[in-house]
Amino acid sequence: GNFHAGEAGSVLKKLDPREQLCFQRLMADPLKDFVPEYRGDVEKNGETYIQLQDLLASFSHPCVMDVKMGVRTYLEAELEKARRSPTLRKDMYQKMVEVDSNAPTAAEHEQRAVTKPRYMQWRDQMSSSTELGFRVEGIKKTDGSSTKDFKKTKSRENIVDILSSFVANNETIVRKYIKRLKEIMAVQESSEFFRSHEVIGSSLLFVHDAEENVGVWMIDFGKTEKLPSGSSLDHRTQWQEGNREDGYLFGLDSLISILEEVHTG
Ligand code: 4IP
Ligand code: ADP
Ligand code: MN
Repeated sequence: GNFHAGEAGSVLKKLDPREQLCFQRLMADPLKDFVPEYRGDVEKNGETYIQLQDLLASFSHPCVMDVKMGVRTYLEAELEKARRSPTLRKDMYQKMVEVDSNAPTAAEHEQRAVTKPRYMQWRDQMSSSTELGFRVEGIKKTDGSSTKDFKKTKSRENIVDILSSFVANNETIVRKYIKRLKEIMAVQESSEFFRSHEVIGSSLLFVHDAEENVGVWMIDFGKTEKLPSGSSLDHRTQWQEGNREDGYLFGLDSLISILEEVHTG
């Protein structure tokens, strides 16, 4: 994969220039406290990696959840590219058929391939991304077992159940998560970085342990793009092609409100 063990307390992620640029900018932004610390680059076996703070380092046997934020998980640039010169993706057709053999159109079955935005749109609609502005991508429990079986998790009720199970109905942990998410949102709303970037495919990483240590961080800026200077996003306005809105804060609003149901339910 993209990750390697780094020095103690760090992880190495394969360098992507766009993500590297984001981490450089983030280190000078109020969001610094809500992303892993960027500790420069490292060469290893002819590959370059960025060195990031290991967010799990201060936990013992942590439970971890990756929640992908936003109403869409592909860039507008990918949509334009697919229109201009479509690349047919057999691997994505395959992944589609494995979940729902009726999902591809007759033409797509014929060519046994789909374009990337077509696959991504289907994934967003099949899951809670389009309607709720986020989706659960994966959960790792304290015993080390993990699940990524959330491709068809879409309804609010379903997500309440998943989140309840993730926090093992621990009220203290839920309350700490809600508090942390509200802090993140407040800082996002005042961040120059956040205002000036289309944040696509980025996740919130939830981490807690049996001692009720709790943290949430923003990760994965591989598809986070700076807008032309002078443009900005509010991350809540409905997306229409061309406005580049990503629905990140729309999703965070709904995630907090769903966690509040877990808390009282
Ligand atoms: C994956 O689909 C994820 O959306 C990846 O994003 C994405 O990589 C892959 O695109 C796509 O195939 P599934 O999760 O349904 O398997 P992430 O790794 O952030 O979860 P990008 O590069 O778009 O982030 P390809 O083109 O890399 O296959
Ligand atoms: P990719 O771009 O390959 O999707 P991500 O940045 O989304 O990679 O990270 C994938 C997974 O790796 C996350 O879900 C998380 O579990 C783990 N991870 C990422 N960054 C860190 C970090 N700084 N510390 C600890 N774990 C991390
Ligand atoms: Mn990614």
